[in-house]
Amino acid sequence: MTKLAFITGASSGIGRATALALAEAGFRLVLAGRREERLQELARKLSHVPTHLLTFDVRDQAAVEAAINSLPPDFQEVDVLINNAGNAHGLAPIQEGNPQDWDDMLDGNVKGLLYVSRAVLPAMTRRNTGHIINIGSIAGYEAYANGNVYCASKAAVASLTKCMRLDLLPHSIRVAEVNPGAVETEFSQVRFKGDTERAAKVYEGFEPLRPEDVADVIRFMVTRPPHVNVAEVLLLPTAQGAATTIRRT
Ligand code: NDP
Ligand code: 8X3
Repeated sequence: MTKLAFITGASSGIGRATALALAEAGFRLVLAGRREERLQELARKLSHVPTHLLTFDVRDQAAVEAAINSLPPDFQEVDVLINNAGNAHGLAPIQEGNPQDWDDMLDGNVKGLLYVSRAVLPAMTRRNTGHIINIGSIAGYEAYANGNVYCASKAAVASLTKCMRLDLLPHSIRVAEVNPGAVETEFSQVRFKGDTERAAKVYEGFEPLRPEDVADVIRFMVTRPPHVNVAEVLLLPTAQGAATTIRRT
């Protein structure tokens, strides 16, 4: 049977583009997100590919477990897990931060990744094979003003990636991280709570990465032979020198 990839956050942006890229590379897919309509629209586009949809919130451990336990037999043996679901919520100095935003970022970006990994991993450890790609960020490696909890959540993803790689070594499971810079997706719309004007400004005056650029790299990583683990990738738009150093025209 062809390989099976499980992608969280497949309803938008990087996750959606990765679903399309991996379908093209011959993978079967489990696609997860909260917005069922979006997933169904994507599944219609992928009608030639065996695909199973799961709708759940990664912050809800019971829902994560129930969804993953509900997978039909043909979709249980996951070969590749892309832990992509996540977002930034707000951009405010720590002394003015909104604790609900903090919860959303830590629960989604960190604990959600853990819950999904914990539920998917038995199907990998049992078979002593598998590949996990965590979507981190340049924000996990750099601090920028007002980034505080988002940066911390992605620093946690970086640390977890390294630790997971060590823990899963006895099972020959590859664990890797892709760290993008600025990618134009719904990310800034979510960060700025639907303020589309403010979101558009983030990408003004330079050419940001497209979600397809990140998907290309993921496709490369998951199609390497089993003895090769592309463990960390920092992927930037050419106009970006550091998290907040962007050359704009
Ligand atoms: P989008 O907002 O376009 O996509 C985010 C995806 O995550 C959506 O599919 C969303 O699905 C899903 N998601 C968010 N929260 C939850 C949740 N609680 N439960 C389940 N699914 C959730 O943004 P991107 O594609 O840009 O973001 C994807 C990843 O890339 C994130 O981890 C982000 O931090 C990271 N990243 C993004 C960068 C950028 O500049 N865009 C740069 C570096 C990293 P739904 O709403 O349907 O649940
Ligand atoms: C998203 C990129 O620089 O807005 O992770 O934090 S940044």
